[in-house]
Amino acid sequence: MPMLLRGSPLSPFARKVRMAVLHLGLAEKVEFVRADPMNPEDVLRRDNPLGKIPVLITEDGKAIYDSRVILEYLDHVAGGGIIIPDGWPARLDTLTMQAMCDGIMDACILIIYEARHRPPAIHHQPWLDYQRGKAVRGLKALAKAPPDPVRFDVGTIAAACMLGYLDLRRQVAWRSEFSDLVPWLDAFRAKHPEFDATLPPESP
Ligand SMILES: N[C@@H](CCC(=O)N[C@@H](CS)C(=O)NCC(=O)O)C(=O)O
Repeated sequence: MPMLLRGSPLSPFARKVRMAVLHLGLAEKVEFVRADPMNPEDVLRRDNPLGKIPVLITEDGKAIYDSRVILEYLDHVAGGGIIIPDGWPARLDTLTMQAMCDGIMDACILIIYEARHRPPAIHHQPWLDYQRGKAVRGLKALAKAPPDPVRFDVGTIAAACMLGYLDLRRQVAWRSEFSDLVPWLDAFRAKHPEFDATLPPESP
């Protein structure tokens, strides 16, 4: 039985996993299944009580989440030490980079959810600014000390997915506000075809 990846083509967290699946040579072993967090009938809520994507169903039927746990598991399945370095401090730096870029995505998703789930009359600008502040500070930190774009690890995967998500939803105009990151993404993209192979359908 193949592993099942429950996700959406637009989810930046599911994209992290889809990129890793390609890189680790696991495409034949992982089947992508669309899931809708908003649909109470979707089996997603059975597999992940949080109702979030992505979720991976392993070959023995275990449901695992979130994207960080899934990436660690897939790295292990593929032999280990491939997208998460074994040695310190590289491991620590890579995992921290992933945590920061995931956090930027979390903040940017909350900005989208404010517009999607709350009527305009009760949008709360200070809270939106608070979330945007996280994204802007994170982008600043990334621009100051970007990881090597030649590397393909959970840190660079998360950074690339985060920038791709901002291109899609435009919460922060990173290409003008943090233009030093443009050549970074170009270099990552040129080196790693997994990025273009997983572009969301609505990408500019
Ligand atoms: N920490 C989680 C975040 C996953 C996440 O926020 N996914 C979004 C879609 S991109 C989601 O499922 N949102 C629905 C919800 O928050 O209920 C991960 O790394 O997988």
